[in-house]
Amino acid sequence: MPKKFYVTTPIYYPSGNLHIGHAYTTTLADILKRYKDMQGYETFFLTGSDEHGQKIEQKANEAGLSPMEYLEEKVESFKILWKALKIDYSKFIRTTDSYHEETVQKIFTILLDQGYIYEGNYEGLYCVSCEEFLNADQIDENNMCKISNTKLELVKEETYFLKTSLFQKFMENEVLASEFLIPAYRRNEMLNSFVKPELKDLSVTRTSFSWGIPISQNPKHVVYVWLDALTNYITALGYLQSDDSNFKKFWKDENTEILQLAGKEIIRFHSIYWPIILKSLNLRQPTHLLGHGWILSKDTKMSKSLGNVIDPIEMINNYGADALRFYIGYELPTEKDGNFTDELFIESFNAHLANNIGNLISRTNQMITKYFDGFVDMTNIHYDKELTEKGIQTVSEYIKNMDEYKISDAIRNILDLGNACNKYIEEKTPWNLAKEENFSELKNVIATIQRNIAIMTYLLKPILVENYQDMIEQIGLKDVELTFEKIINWNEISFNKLGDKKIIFKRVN
Ligand code: ME8
Repeated sequence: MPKKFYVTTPIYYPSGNLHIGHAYTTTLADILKRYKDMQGYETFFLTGSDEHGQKIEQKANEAGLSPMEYLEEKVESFKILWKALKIDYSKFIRTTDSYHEETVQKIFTILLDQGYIYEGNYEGLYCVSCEEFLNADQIDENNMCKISNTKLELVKEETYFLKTSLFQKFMENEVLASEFLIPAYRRNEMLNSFVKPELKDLSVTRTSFSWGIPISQNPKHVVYVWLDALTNYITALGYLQSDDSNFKKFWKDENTEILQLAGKEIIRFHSIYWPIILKSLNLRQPTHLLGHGWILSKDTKMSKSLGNVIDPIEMINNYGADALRFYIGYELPTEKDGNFTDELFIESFNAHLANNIGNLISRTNQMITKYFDGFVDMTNIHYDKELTEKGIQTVSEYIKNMDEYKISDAIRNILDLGNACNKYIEEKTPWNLAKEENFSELKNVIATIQRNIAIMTYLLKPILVENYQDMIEQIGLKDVELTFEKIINWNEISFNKLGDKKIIFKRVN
């Protein structure tokens, strides 16, 4: 039985165009999914759109369209972006899909029947942009939402509540005491800010607007957008539906590694309310929730509501999908907030993709062509011991980092190997060996580099998906099926004559 991996991104609101922040989470998920594919896992990668709620209703009204008309165009633009960024998702869920709506109604009924939901009244300050009732420390001194910086609405309405207060101990002693939420420091944040002060029951229906899933028991209520949204992670797999084979395989099976990704502003929903909903439904918890930092633009969160966004399509058109995937994977580690500006992007591209990797491949290829007519015969080679060991060690460090979802560290391992190869070339000066006609040593040097480039290329496969085939052809590995075992077992790969040479990752000025 192959090992299984289920990875999800948040489902994004189509209340505006997606920006680099959304591309960030989705690319991280895509890189991890592709890595697990390379490791022989059976994978399922879910993304989608969160289409109900007051915010969407308002946006559609402003545009003079019905919500569905408004959504069609936006959702199409999501899919266009994911295609351009080479996102290999297995399924795209829309919360307006009928199977989802029907299952959410069933989930509501189960929770009501089991006594986890009760009827009452709610009064509180609501942030439409975050689709969330706020508590005092989420509100600034001007009575605005600290996250979206928008005005709040005083809401007073009939509502159904989920008895989250029943789960205080479950949160303290199980969920937030386990390895579930990463990075670890976020567990204390959740405990201290939301769980320990008092876990208040969560309002899970709204009556003051209608764009949502009506509950069959009382149709003037629509399901609160977060209960609707969070359950997408299981409805998409067929939970409570006639074909639930994916649900059995990718959720129910305790051996499936489930990784959920979310930005830090919604960790609260994913690490508190979502585990409680799952527990109430008697379902297993995800293996991990990776809560990542924000991409900032001039020190504030890049966001649709603030309008300070960078369009990923523009970046892809200018620099290619791989350049953006690389920047996201390497320069924006998940543990902290990061910056995104054109200058930083170009600087990083030139330093790592053009100068380190691109240049290493091109100078090595030139030497292989010039000194060996495009083909280095790898019999009787004395590989450089130190660089060979570094290559093999790079693979194991990379695997360790990727297994811990530390993509940036894993890429750093590859870049370090690239730097070591470039340094080795400077030290060995193959051009002098050629001048001295020391062809056996020249062959040892070039073969050592060529093998290490093969390692680097393979490790870059989940990241540089657009250029991977070209890189493989450039280094003479066309039609060679690579695996992790093969690349560390040096004698198992044989190279062909080099393919057509073209420059990959040309410097940007
Ligand atoms: O919250 N930096 O949707 P959303 C990093 N529909 N990541 C960012 C970001 C930034 N500046 N801006 C957005 C919602 N993101 C709900 C989710 S899930 C059941 C429902 C990413 O359109 C990040 O993943 O506001 C963040 O959590 C998500 O987009 C918010 O997207």
